[in-house]
Amino acid sequence: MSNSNTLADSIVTALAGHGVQRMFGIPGGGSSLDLIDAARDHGIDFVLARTEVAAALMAAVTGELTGSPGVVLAGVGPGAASIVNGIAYAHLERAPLLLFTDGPAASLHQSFDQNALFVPISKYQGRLRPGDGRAGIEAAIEVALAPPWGPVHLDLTAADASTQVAEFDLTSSMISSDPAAANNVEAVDAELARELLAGCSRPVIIAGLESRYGDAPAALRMLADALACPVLPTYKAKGVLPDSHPGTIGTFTGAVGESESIDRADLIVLYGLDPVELIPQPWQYDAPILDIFPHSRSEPPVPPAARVIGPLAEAVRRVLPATTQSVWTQDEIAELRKRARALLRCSGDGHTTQSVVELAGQVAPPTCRATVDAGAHMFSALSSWQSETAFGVLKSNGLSTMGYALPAAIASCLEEPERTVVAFTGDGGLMMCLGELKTAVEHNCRIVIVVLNDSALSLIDIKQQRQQRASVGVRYPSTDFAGIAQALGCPSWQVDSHDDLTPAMTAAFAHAGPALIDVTVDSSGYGDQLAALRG
Ligand SMILES: Cc1ncc(C[n+]2csc(CCOP(=O)(O)OP(=O)(O)O)c2C)c(N)n1
Repeated sequence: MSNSNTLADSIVTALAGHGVQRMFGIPGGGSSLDLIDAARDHGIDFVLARTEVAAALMAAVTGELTGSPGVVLAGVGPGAASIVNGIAYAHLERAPLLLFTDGPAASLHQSFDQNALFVPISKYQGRLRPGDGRAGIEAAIEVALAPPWGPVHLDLTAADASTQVAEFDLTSSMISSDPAAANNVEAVDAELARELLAGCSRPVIIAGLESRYGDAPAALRMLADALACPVLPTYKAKGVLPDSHPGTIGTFTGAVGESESIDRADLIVLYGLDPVELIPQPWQYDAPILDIFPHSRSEPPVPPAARVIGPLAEAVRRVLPATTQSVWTQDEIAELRKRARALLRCSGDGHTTQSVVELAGQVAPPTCRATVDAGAHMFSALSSWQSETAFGVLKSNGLSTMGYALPAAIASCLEEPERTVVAFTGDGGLMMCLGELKTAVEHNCRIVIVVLNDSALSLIDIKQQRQQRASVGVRYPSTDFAGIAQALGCPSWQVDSHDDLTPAMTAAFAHAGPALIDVTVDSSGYGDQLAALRG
């Protein structure tokens, strides 16, 4: 480790103190090179991505998985401009992230107000200077990790990065990585909450993204078992109560698909549900709401009857009544679960997304994590994949960006190299991050990439059809993804509609590195499925 004490060293020392193990990005010729050098001296890896967006997605997912800030570097001008979608992801999915951009530029060439670019999609924008030293970077980290987590943008010039700064204190003050652990339970509504829980007869729990951390999943199970009621996790929270748990009915999105069980409820318990997770439409339920949430900086979707703010597990312990009046029966819950699944069934000729994902679930190792892209395939993929733990599935929900599944899978593999990941993606989504196949090959990530190929932007195709417009701009000639993968050094299989998929799936999961299956799927059932879900 070098004894030099530049601003770049100071930054990297602070990052290491907060548990950062790798940074992502595409460097420009400025301060990113100083940060990469300093990082190497401090044992922090630099992962070169092929696009800035993918780099930011990888960093943000790393932040979500570890609770340490994700770190991404980008060059001045076009580098900063290109990264916007990944920063928007961190903003709308509550991922802690630090973005360092080269600059600001001293000349007009490549130059614009980079801080201003990130105003709507980050919690803080500024420029780090030598005078800020260690305190400046610690403050930025604190902002990213303050609830709700999110991105911070810092401009850094090469001249500033390489300037010597005052000696810093190496004993880092670790900030808690559990967003829920930051505050104590506010007792204001706890008594009322206990009364609501004790007095209701048909409670329903909706669990959101904040329920993924620490002991919140275990406390959810305790609450669900005590109330013996249906539980609906959001997409981000899928697995917080295992999908195999008899109380788990299906996914909550805020649309009509899940309304049957919630319509019957006389109390709706929101457990770590962040409004950013809901599709924007008016709240459609009359039952009173008990909102249990780790901090007071996000408002529930409608005014609650009672609100308990604080670490979720602690809040559950405070409000759990000694006895409840719940009248739900196991049979009734099982019937609701069956009907919710039937609604999501997607028929077709040959392979469908549902049949492909079900087969992957049978062949994959039990600890396999799934990542899912945005598109029509997403509904079947999420409903057909069983998740038994928090973060068992990674998905972009608040932003719902395409080009996500592969970068998210790479981030997962770098963090947990022994854990296989299956990345379910549409052809359109994979096109947006194709170069990252090479990143996966370079790092020998254990990812099975399953391309649900229908040669169309099907989700948009469906919407176009529902608006009775002509079919223009949503379909394209088929792409040989298997051929592209081979050229990038990734073993691959092309499976047509009526070919047997099992041999390819088995071989792909047996491969100790990235492998791609390009399977032609029948997308004709997507339209009815979407209508059933969203009305
Ligand atoms: C980066 C980005 N661009 C555009 C969209 C809007 N969008 C949502 S789904 C979709 C089509 C997805 O097509 P594909 O990946 O092939 O999946 P499919 O719908 O066919 O299953 C589009 C264009 C988006 N969510 N993200």
